[in-house]
Amino acid sequence: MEGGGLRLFFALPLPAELREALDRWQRAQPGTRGWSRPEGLHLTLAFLGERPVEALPTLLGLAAAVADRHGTFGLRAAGLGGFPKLDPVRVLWLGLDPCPALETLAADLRGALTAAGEAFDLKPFHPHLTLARFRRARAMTAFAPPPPAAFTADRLVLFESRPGGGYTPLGTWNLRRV
Ligand code: 2AM
Repeated sequence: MEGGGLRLFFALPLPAELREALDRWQRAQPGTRGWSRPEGLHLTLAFLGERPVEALPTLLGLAAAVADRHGTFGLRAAGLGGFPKLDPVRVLWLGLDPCPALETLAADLRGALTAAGEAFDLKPFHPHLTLARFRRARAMTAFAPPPPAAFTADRLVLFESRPGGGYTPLGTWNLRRV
């Protein structure tokens, strides 16, 4: 890809206290492989995949405009879920209680990407926090209930997913204080 490609996605980052609580919970569960790095836990709004660096100015501009149209809102974690099915589970995630403000933000962002001609994964928005990606599916009974978690979504972030693992924020935009 000319100028080098970047693997990109837009997400809401999690506050440090919640990442730490989930880290403690992860460490108390059986098995050491496959768990998400606690510092990288996030809620994906739109996954763009590989994009040329030349796309960045457009993406940074549209994200600033989207963030400016939305206020902060509260989110509450619901129970554990799984992809591609619940039990045995391969991708283990924490679901979220339904939140109209979250749906509206994701729809606005995806609409802005479409309007700008920027491609993204068109799978329907299914808000979740991925806690683990296991090589071999595991029984749900292995896991204790996760900690109760409520937090405020206050920032939109464009992340680069690095080839060696880990995520780098390339842009951060505060949602309006309400
Ligand atoms: P996941 O947590 O369900 O795997 C970075 O990969 C982020 O983008 C993850 O949160 C991941 O969701 C999400 N994502 C959405 N669609 C994706 C896709 N087609 N490929 C990789 N990641 C995707």
